[in-house]
Amino acid sequence: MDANNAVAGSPAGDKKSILLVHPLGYSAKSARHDISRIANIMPPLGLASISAYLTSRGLANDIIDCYAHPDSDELIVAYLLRERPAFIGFSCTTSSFFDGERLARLAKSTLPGVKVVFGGVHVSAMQEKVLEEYPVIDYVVVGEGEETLRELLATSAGQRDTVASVVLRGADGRPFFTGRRKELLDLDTLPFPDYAKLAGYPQAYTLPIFNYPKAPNASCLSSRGCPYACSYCDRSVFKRSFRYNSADYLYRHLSFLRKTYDIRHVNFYDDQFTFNRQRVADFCRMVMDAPLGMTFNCAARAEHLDFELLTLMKSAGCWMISLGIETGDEELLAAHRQNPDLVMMREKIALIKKAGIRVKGLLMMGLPGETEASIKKSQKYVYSLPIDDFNLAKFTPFPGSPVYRQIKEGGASMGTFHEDWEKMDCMQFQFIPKGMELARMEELFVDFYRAHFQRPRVMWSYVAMLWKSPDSWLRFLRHLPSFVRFTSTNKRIGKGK
Ligand code: B12
Repeated sequence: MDANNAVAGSPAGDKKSILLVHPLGYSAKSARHDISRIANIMPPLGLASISAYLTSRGLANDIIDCYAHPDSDELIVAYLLRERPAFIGFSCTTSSFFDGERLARLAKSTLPGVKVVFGGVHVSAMQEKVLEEYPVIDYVVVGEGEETLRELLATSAGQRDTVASVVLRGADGRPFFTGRRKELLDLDTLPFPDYAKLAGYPQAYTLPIFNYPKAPNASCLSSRGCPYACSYCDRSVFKRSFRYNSADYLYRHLSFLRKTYDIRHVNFYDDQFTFNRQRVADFCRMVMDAPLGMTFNCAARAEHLDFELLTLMKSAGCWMISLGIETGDEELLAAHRQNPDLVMMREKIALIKKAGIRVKGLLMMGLPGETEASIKKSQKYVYSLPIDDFNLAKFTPFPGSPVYRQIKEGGASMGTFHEDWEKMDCMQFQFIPKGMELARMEELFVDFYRAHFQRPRVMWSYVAMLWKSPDSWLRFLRHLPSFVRFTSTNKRIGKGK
């Protein structure tokens, strides 16, 4: 990667307040062959949103995305020496936290006065513990970042304990939390994420192979939060609130992406895209009235879909809907989420197909209570569904999820848990349910995928992708050696929605 091109959109001579960094999460050397990364590189939308917000409030900033551009250490060092920003900020999940902390140490050794702030899901869950254990970190921003970070940057050092939603050290050196802010942002008042600050956007970012019809494609967020309380989900950032962009804002956002970057397909990463039915219906009608020449995918809960809405979505360009099925064992499902109704799930999947939209199932293996029998039951259920694709994640208890505490408190009665944050990426079993063995779980995991791909219907559906998503096939062939390496080692498999 050309180092000069990895920091995009920064006007020269602007005094920078903060450099925002999205860590890679593991070694740059393995990133080049990591098929789960190659297959799916998404922009750090949280950072891009913060960046646009800060800029709109007069605070100059830049983003370095190490996930899209591994080997960015030197770039960060060069940036710090050149721009001498007052702050450096890191956005981390649990698995990328240590890499962020390593980069924070590198930043302080390069520019000793720089203040280090962490935000994102992992630190929002861990709060004070982060400052207790990692002296290099000066501040943690809990939850929504835009306004909290703006206030932190704009407030003098001695006054920062007046900023809500921050963890910082008091005069005695002990970390304390200033408490969550009461006011959350009206999402329609936010500027669009600053995509121009992401070097190489949109070409450097790619949706999962076989998950889109056309390129260039993009990912997008149009709501924040989820009102449900599933045991495995980490909701430390937006809690159980649900805020959303209006249909009008959403239409303008997509129109901007189309006009500025010629984006042809968008993947909405909202937890519950259709939770507010009216705004989705309004948005679809707007697209039908004035087409944008784009298609889109979204994730939804089966309860929030009906045939009339699906028909509208199809007419507006909906290509695929991801549904959280989680497991095909109803008893296990009942222990972990509300409305564990697999019959309703099947009916809704049939409706989506009837509307002419593809369906992707999101599943997990290894939840507390999982047994070999429940895995087989789940496999049988999934294979009986007319879904087009699925993603099977290895269940991981994240610190902000309800099940994390249950597992910690339940100890051996729940299973064994190796809390190695770096490995908590849903691609490695860190929790082994009681009565199961790791080696057997790995076998069952591989079998779940292998048996699926060996089915003629599934094989044919991938052949059909030659004309449904030719760009996917090109990417697949370009990275064939990495795919072959993956299937022989089963180290990492495709991510998320
Ligand atoms: C899109 C997405 C992805 C994308 C891109 C991730 C990215 N870095 O942007 C892809 C597919 C690559 C991905 C990968 C993974 N993801 Co993911 N992903 C999401 C998803 C659906 C949306 C993220 C998003 O854009 N949110 C919207 C923005 C606006 O919110 P945000 O990112 O939280 O940012 C706000 C605040 O957190 C805060 N903030 C964030 N960063 C910073 C930094 C600073 C300095 C400050 C001050 C504030 C701040 O301010 C932001 C704006 O308000 C979330 C679920 C969710 N709804 O958030 C899961 C989620 C973040 N992912 C999760 C997981 C587990 C993963 C993977 C480990 C698993 C996997 N196998 O795919 C990998 C890890 C990759 C990595 N190296 O980090 C978990 C994280 C749990 C955890 N504790 O780690 C989540 C929460 C899903 C869940 N509920 O389980 N993911």
